[in-house]
Amino acid sequence: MKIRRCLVFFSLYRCDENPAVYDLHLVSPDGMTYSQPSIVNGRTDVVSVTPWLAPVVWEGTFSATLLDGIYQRQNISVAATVFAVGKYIMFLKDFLETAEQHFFVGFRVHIYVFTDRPNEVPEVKMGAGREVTVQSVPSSNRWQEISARRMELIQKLIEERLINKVNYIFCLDVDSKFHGRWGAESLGGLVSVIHPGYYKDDRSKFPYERRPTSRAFVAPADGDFYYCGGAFGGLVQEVHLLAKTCRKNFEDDAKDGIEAAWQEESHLNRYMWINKPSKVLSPEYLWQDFKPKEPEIKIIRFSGVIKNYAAIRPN
Ligand code: UD2
Repeated sequence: MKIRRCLVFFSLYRCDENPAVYDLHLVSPDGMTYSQPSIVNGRTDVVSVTPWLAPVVWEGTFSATLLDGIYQRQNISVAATVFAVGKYIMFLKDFLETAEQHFFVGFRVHIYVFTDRPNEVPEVKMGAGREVTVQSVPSSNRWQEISARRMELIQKLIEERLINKVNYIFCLDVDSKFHGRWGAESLGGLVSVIHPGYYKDDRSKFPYERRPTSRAFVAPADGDFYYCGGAFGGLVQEVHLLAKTCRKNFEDDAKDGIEAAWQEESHLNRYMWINKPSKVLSPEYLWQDFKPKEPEIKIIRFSGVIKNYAAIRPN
């Protein structure tokens, strides 16, 4: 009895000191009812665990009620970053309005909007416990730089405002809309989303950076999945390390006169090959509107809108 009390005290103490422990200690709220889980019946059309035993989240593999109960009890806070530089500001209204309907509903959410057009940020009514902060950033005449500089700005945001204050963060593309629940099932230490464009391809076909001179290099026989640059997240400490590493590698490459094939997405893929994500989100979590729905996609939760690159990018 004595030992047990001591363990409980230890875990609570650690939770207060280090939010990273929250992810490991899942307490079910009293009186929670949900369908009995089965270990012999479930999705058979998709793989729901990686070779390093991280869950791959698909509709039908989790109980939303149970997960909401567990994480609401922890009173977690979730930050999200979204960049709307130049003409991409046009996507922000739909992004924010649909986030209100589907993104961590019932949780404390703080969305950080980075833009060079703060006066054009739309007014969107936010629910209780949810807020938006607008941060000004310089514009650029190269879209590649806007996309890649996100890692630096995410690193700084975490260092200056989030570390030890917020539990989780997700970094999302603005030219997208939420269509279905994106909630506590997506929480994890390091979280990555499988890109909808390549998930049935052989790894040798993935658009990784293939030049060995780049710090984003992945050899043709290497790589697990091709992950999206447009959505990733996890505990703020983990995302801080990811952003800091990808930023440094991107900048060191630039000093050597090399830019990875898909900018920060290439560096993210290299990072995830070495540092395995502890939770992988299926392409339900970032689909593309121009792609017909595949049979294994039971729900599209978040999807990139169709856009005319020539009309909206600065170069
Ligand atoms: C892919 C990735 C994107 C990024 C890029 C490589 C997905 C769905 N998208 O999309 O995340 O890794 O390849 O660089 O995985 N932005 C602006 N203003 C601009 C240009 C970009 O604000 O003028 C921001 C905006 O938040 C946008 C993001 O950067 O959502 C990515 O740019 P993109 O959507 O043009 O990149 P794309 O479609 O090639």
